Amino acid sequence: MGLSVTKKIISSHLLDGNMLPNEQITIKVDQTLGHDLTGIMAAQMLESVQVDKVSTETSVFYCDHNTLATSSENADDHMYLKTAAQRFGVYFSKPGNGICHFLHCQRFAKPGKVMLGADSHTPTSGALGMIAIGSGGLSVAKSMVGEGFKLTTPKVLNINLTGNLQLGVSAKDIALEALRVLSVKGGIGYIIEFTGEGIECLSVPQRATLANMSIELGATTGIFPSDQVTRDFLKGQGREQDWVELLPDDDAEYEKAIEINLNELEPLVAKPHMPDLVAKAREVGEVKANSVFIGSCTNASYSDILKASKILKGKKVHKDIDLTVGPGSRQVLEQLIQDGVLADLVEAGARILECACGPCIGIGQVPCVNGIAVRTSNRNFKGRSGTNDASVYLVSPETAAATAITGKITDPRDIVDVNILKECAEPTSYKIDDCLIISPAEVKDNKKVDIIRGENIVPLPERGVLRADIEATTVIKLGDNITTDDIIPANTDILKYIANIPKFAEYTFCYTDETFVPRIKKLKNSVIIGGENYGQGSSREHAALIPMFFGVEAVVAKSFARIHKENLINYGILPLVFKNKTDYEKIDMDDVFAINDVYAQVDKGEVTIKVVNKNIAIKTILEVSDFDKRVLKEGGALNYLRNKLK
Ligand code: MIC
Ligand code: SF4
Repeated sequence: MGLSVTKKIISSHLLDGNMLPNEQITIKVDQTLGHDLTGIMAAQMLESVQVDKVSTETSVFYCDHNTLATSSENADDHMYLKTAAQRFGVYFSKPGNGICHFLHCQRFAKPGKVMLGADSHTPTSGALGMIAIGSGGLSVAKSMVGEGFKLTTPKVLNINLTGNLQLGVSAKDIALEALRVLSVKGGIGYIIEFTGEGIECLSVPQRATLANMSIELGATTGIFPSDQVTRDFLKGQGREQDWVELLPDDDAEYEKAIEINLNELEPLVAKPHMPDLVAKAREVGEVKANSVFIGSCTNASYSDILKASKILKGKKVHKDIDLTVGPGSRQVLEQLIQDGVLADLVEAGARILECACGPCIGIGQVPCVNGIAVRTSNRNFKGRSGTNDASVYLVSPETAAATAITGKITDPRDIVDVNILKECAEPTSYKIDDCLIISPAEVKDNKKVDIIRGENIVPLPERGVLRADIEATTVIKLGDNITTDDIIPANTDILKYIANIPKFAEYTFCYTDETFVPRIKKLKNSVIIGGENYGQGSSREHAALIPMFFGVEAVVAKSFARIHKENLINYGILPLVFKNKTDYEKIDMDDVFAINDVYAQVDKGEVTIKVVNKNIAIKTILEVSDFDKRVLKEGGALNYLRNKLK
């Protein structure tokens, strides 16, 4: 049987284990990325274990999330990240240069390589035929010092694209269709590999939209072959030498496959509050919006914004709509200026934002009370936009532009002749100017660099080794699909404390249960109870770090999202799964748990919890590798690495 692109790259990167179903393997990591939220954690870890220099081929820290400095904390974070990058041999991309994932595709991603990125949308670089996996900052820091990445041999889910995208229908609509068919859980345990004649009509930025949203499908990552389209893109970026051809064998084997016929696809919308609540734009009903945002790492390429501008040209933004546009990178912004696209947008009434994440994560443009926001980003979880009562609809740039004109969700085909979109291609050659990137080569003696730590950068909280016997109280009981945004939400007021855990921790579960923080503070040790897919969404490791800081010993859930489970292990918290899901019903808040002989139970991978006040026992499974068991026993990744490097 032939090999998929995924399996070809994995087999060329195997450090340990055999590429067999359910086998634990370790793969070499060539590149890493982190940013001004997650990179700080990685940098603190590098400092704490005192390494001289990273050992990856390319590691980059981007400033793209926390760019709205309304007080000094964000600037402190950026200064810390910059000096830490220079100290450890990491590229540093200054604020304004663009959104990490999009920029990484443009300037660093290479076919055939493996990247681990401290952000869930790291898969975006899969558009160029590389395996790019999102993880927490500590896992990324580990791979920056040559640890490799451990995972279970992934299964490969093939999405075969047939036909051709019709005008007015976009790569975003393919991603939403995949979500409609597979749901937010459909990709769990899989790497999604896109193939078929349909991919030939997709540019690298369009492929990036799809690879980006593979995480919304629950997948480990998404990947495209590296073909002539990839070569042309790299050539346009002045990096043709980085191209290698990488195609699946004709008889490549996939564990699961679906087909999407692009000829039949229509503009789609994901309704609040999950990306898989998908409906046709024409059938979503009358949804009057307050704001429209075109941007984010999903949909802010030159051609995305050009298409929106073509629809808006000569028209005006509806009186009730606030339209903002955030280009994905400075390279895109310059091209839009040069070609007069920006002028068309401004004339239509759009507000131009800087090249950063911005509204996608509630950093600016937080909707009004009970607001309705229509966005081209990838997540519409409750609270994600910076306020808990907003409703966010996810759409393509074309649908966003049409909506901005009419004031209500509109299929672009209903208000313009879509032939105007015919010429909206990516440029064949891009303007190359990396002046906002500081290369490690510019630093003469990295060991002499002083890391500048403003007041806002406080040392990471630490924990000791795993306890031999645990006694803990159930502090909260939650339902299914709890996101990391639910655990520790994101917006400007909150995120500025990303490097100051005691302050950041004050916002834990603030939208879900206002009493959580005062209650957990009164407890010495506690346990969190979750439903299915606990910790889905962003890689925000603070969703594990803060519980550790508050003394959470275990999270017991029906199932976990992959990155969050990794993060819990990295912070020494036991991720336990109910052996019998109905036991979930037997547990209430304030129940007192006892887990005895913890080390032996961890080794066995089965942990029995005594519910002391109810005199019952609940069986749970600890489904982790032997390596993870070791990390857990040592009290998390920081302790593990420190012990190892000693
Ligand atoms: C997100 O989209 O939620 C973020 C902000 O980019 C996160 C990173 C973080 O939470 O720090 C992600 O996707 O991993
Ligand atoms: Fe930034 Fe949003 Fe992309 Fe996360 S999903 S990296 S916040 S643009």
